[in-house]
Amino acid sequence: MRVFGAIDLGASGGRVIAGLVDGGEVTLRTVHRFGNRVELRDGRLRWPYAELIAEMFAGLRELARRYPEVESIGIDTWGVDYGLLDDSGVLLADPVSYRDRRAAGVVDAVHDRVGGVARLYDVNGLQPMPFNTVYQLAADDRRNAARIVLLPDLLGYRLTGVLGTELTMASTTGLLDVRTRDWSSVVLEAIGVRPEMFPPLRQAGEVLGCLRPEVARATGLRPDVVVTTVGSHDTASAVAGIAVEAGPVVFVSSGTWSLVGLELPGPVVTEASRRAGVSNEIGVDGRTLFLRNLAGLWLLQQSLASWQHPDPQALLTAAGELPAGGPIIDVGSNELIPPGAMPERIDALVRATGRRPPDGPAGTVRCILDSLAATYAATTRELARLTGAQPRTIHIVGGGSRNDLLCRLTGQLSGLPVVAGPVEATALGNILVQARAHGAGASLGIESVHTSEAGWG
Ligand code: LFR
Repeated sequence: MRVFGAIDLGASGGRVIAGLVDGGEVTLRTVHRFGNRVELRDGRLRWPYAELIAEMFAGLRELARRYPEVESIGIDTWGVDYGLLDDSGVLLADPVSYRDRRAAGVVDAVHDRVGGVARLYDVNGLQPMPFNTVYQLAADDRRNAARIVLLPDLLGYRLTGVLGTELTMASTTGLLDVRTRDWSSVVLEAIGVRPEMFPPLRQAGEVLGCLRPEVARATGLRPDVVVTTVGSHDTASAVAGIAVEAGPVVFVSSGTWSLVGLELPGPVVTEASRRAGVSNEIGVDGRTLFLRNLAGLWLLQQSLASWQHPDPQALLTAAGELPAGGPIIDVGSNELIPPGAMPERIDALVRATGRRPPDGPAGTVRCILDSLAATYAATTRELARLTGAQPRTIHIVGGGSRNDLLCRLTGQLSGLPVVAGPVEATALGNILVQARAHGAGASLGIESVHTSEAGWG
């Protein structure tokens, strides 16, 4: 048996997971879990970087204690965010979160400089989410910055001292040319960024480097443990963790966000795909992830935080008992991106559709789940229309796959069978890429697991 470690950092929580690989069988054991949230500091919503590093080290210490034979570590995080390093490699400030509004104000100016939103889509193939790195960089003060390092690469640098830019993560920036898969000079020039500011591009499956001696000492990991580059965008790892099935499968990576898409051999960049808001991101092994980025469990998490509800499970049960046909909202709405006052924003979006807002927390929960399921079903139809594929299954992974009501509603509204799980598809994809890179016999894709456990994800 061989052991690989996954650091999977999500917007609402992180995990350090051991992957025990025995031929074709992979067992995941979570050794450390921690919360994550944005904090308002210096007038910006930032990630608590020092705490995240401390938690990553705590997780690695536990990994070393339980599995001293671990040989490699892989890191994945959410997309788009980055840190700036000065010319001696020091991080200039805690990374700003994509939930900060700083970039929204420059979106139009960036489009103008590139020659319009349609031109930008033709170059980068991405849905213009207002927080894509291209806009964040345009809004950022980069005066003392020598390097732009994407978040998973920043953590890899902390562990190894080696800088890189992993390709799947780079594909979320809006700065890559969707056809050449290299930095787009058109986009970089428009925002005044030199391509050398990005460390060299790397593919999932390359060894980044050995642990810094100081890191090996602090964690108890063997000094010859390496960091292996994985699909460091969490969505890419999640898709790599989905079982290979017959026929086209729509994947839904349902966590803080909902990424609803198809894996394709190459990009689809048309006026129709642009109007439908579909992105062409890069997956592991250079596959195209043709997907829409929509809100996910964030809507529930923020609503629960605002109610401080004592019994979320009871709320979920009550939501399940409400009749079908209630109001739904557009979960792709930019209004839902910032934190705070979620039920009120949902009410406003419902009112804008001409319907009565949901009645109380159970009604709001039902509205969220109906809206997510309706969007998963509608996006599935849209993806079929845009590509000519005829999806036979919807495969939901991530926290949302534990939510029975969400999976059931998605099946009802799409008319397709729904396969649910694994919850930890991202960590699984992370581990599988490492195992394959190190010749441990695992291939991508495992048997899917159905879990009927209800929950919030
Ligand atoms: C999902 C995800 C999405 C990305 C969003 C923000 O966790 O990585 O793919 O658009 O987070 O980075």
